Amino acid sequence: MKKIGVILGSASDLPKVEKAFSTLDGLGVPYEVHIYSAHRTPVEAKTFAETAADKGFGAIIAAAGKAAHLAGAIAASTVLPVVGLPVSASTLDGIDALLSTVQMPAGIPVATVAIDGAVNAALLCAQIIAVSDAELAEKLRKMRAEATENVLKANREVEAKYNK
Ligand code: RP5
Repeated sequence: MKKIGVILGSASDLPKVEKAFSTLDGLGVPYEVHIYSAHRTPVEAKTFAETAADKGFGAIIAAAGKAAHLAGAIAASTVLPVVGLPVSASTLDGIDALLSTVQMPAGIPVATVAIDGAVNAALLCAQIIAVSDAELAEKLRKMRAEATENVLKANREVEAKYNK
């Protein structure tokens, strides 16, 4: 199975990204985590992106806060799908990172998820891999069915309690 690369702009982003790891673990999707900053270690970030396809990665999550140019910088050096994860790391509560990540000019796409949307970043990468992995696609369908059942169960409990 292809791996997911999870690139963080800083170690300080870790707490906001950890749910991506548990989500990928739950699906049995392999991943690697690296800290490569677009502005502090631009050479390492570019080298990772340039070599990622040959190293067996199928999609990349790029998580960064503030003036978050990491996802765009990674996407510039690979044609692998890049999912931008804007991190709330500033007095602007992540709006800065959201706009920096989502507003890519035409030509270099970044699929941006919600501020601190680590779970969806992981799920989207898993869905990308699942296009050519039927077993993983089935796991994703099962996960959604469980989520549906959880909501229906909560609904039954609320209805029983309040609808006299
Ligand atoms: C961004 O700046 C990082 O992704 C992080 O969200 C933010 C702050 O980084 P530190 O100063 O905590 O390393 O590059």
